[in-house]
Amino acid sequence: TNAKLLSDYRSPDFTIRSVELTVELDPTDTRITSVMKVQRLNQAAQALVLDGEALRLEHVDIDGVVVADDEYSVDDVSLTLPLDQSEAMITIVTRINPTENTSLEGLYMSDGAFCTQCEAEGFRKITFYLDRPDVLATFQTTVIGDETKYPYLLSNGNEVSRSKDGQKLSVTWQDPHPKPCYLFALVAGDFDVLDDSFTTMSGREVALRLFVDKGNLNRADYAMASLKHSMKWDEDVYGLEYDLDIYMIVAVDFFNMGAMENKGLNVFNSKYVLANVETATDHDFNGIEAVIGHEYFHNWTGNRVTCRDWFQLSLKEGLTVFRDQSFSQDMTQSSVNRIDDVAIMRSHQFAEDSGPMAHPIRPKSVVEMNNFYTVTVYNKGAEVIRMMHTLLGKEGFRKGMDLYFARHDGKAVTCDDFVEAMEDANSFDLGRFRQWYEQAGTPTVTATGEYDAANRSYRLELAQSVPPTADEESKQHTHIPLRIGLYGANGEVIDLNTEAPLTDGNVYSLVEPTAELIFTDVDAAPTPALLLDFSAPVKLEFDYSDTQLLTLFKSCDDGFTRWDAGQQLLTRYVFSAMKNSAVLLPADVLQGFVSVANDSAIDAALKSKLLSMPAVSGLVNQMKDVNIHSLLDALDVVRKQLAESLFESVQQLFNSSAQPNFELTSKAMGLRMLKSVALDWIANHSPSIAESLVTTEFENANNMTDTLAALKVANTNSLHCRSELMTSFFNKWKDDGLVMDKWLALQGGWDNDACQTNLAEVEATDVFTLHNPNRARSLISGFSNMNYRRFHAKDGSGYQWLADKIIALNAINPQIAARLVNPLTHWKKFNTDQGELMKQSLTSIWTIDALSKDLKEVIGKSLN
Ligand code: BAL
Ligand code: ZN
Repeated sequence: TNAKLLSDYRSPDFTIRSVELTVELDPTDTRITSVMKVQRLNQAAQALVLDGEALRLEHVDIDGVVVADDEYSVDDVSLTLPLDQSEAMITIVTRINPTENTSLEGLYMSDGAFCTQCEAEGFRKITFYLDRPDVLATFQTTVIGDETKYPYLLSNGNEVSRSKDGQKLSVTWQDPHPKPCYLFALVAGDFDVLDDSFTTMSGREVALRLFVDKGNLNRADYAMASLKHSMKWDEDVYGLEYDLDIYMIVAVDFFNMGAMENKGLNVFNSKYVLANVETATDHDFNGIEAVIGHEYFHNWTGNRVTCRDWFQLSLKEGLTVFRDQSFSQDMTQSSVNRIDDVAIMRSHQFAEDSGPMAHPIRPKSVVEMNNFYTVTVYNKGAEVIRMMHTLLGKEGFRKGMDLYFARHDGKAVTCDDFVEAMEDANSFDLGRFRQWYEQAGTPTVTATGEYDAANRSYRLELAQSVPPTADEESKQHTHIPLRIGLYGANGEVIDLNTEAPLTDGNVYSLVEPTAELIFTDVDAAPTPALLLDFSAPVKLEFDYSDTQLLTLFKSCDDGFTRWDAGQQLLTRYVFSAMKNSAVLLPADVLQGFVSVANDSAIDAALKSKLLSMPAVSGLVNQMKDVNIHSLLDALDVVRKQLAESLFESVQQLFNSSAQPNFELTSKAMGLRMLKSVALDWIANHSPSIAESLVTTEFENANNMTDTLAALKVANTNSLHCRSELMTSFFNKWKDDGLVMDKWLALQGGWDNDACQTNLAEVEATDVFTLHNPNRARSLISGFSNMNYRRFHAKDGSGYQWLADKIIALNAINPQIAARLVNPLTHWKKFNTDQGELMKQSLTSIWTIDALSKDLKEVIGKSLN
């Protein structure tokens, strides 16, 4: 194959010190003039090989001397120029067609506006360049366009001049910070603008400008507030200040990712900017805060210090996700953030780690870089950073960050450079810890405990192992921080007396394959918790009794551990119900859930998590040869029994969670979440009571969170009112794409015999289009990731529906196609009947003409 290998990395033969771009905008024929100051780094290099794709080359000269056709060579991916100087000014003129560009990579049109997406390798679709992150240049960009259509002409850095020639507006921007071209951005269009400012810790005033589609100013405030919170937080927590005079964010409707951290000019998927209480849910608001924070934090972790090569992507992404998670946690002060982070790991990352695309957080081999913006690189990457934070402590971690910036500001570096800064700043050995970067796979920690009453001591035996993964058979042991607690029968904390070295009071470093810990002065057999706050992204195996799990569930002082204990209890009985559908949940387990529901000391947000059923995806990850229908049936069995026991309590919770006035605080959000969870339980036990509650909720809601919660309950439980409410929602919001995404996701997720007919009807509406990634993702992923029964229909119709969408998307937007095909690629997880059908549908994609490189890599690995 044409895979690139990390081990093949070579520093570049030439670099580019500065570039002056002139972009003459035209929707179908944009002309780009690039003047680059090129400098030789390798004396032996004969030619300059520039990356370029789908470009029409109009002109090239070196130091003013035109290079004739027969002196250079161009192919599908590059331009090769003869060059023997040690320094040269090279001018290249290319033409491109942004309207034809449906891949949304490079320069393209989004609803009449020009915009760019250059990470990872999109700049080569704009002009010939050294498109690699270790080539850092200063950029000056002149944008020229028709002022009547594009009054705002934007690029990175500060505006330095503007002029007008008839209708032609010309604006020049200068970015003083050398950057790789993946951070280049250009936007041109007509927008409404929200202006604000931020005074930095050293007293500089920074202009903040948020550009949104005309008419959307009433949805911009939350994003702006989040930006200011982010700027302040990075100063407070890391001492990091913003470094330009202006920070711009543009919201666009057509965007493959969530957002992009281009220097000084972030481009955002409008989903992560536009929100008010009528159109956005609490979940949306939290997403906006997180993504605004994430992109802002990249200014230091990503932009000022960037990646040497794309294998190092987690250098900036893992670290920046960790930073945005810490930010969100600090903003909300709630333990449920951590539970949500863990749920993503267990549902999605563990699946990736045990599936065909398994890769280390620093991959070793890549065909299409866009396929590696993964939950492994991002979220497991963040867990790896978090473990260093756990091992070094808050202050130690900060010292490491300070040293990292002192050493590497303005440079393109590696993950090893980051780990080394952490080590050196703390004189802490992270040698074994580096395995986290080297190998894929979710480690398992197996633990057994034995209480010695005579000696009042408790012995813990620990063993770690990493299973083989699709990319690599043999594995090394690693360095696993276990945050340990011992609890008495009523959940009281037992002091840890042990000779074993603990840091931060209760963190044990498991650095060997096995270990033994002895705790003394323990009065009675304790309940251990070995992964408090999910201190490592591992699977923990400990043979808990129901009683022990109930102790942790009812009273552990760690929110994650409480939730985890409840999930383990339910999981246990779901698996039993798979073997015997007549299984009954024991009275003490049911009573445990009732007592949690009734416990007024538990805050609403946490309670809503504690009262949630385990996610199907997480259960699948704990199984082999999955019989999905039997699993879903078993979940229903357990859910029914729990719904019956909880019925009275959840009715009370539903009533007590109602709020007279709308507030956007985390407390109010928690209450809304609890109310919706309670409503779902009510509907499960008594659809007839739920009918009127849901309808009333829907009709009286004064915010989208409550509206959608009601609609979701109607949809999940196929209540009679469902159809009418869905229609009413459609009629109200059909012209609002972002709101319709919620409707599309529910339509995809509707578990009903009419599912396929319904999908066809939804696809035929004006709101659905495969050209808009948000629309496509909502319906397609709503179906294939949420609607287990229908996606896994026994006749294979669900699989083939997805395959047909992927085939259509392949020709439009390969990057999105390769993401959405994911559910099919896990066919080996499922039992033969279903697995073979999945494989057939996957094969139907594999055999089409002109299959993109993106899909070839993903499907190729799966069929292998
Ligand atoms: N760098 C790509 C989008 C993000 O992670 O912020
Ligand atoms: Zn990022």
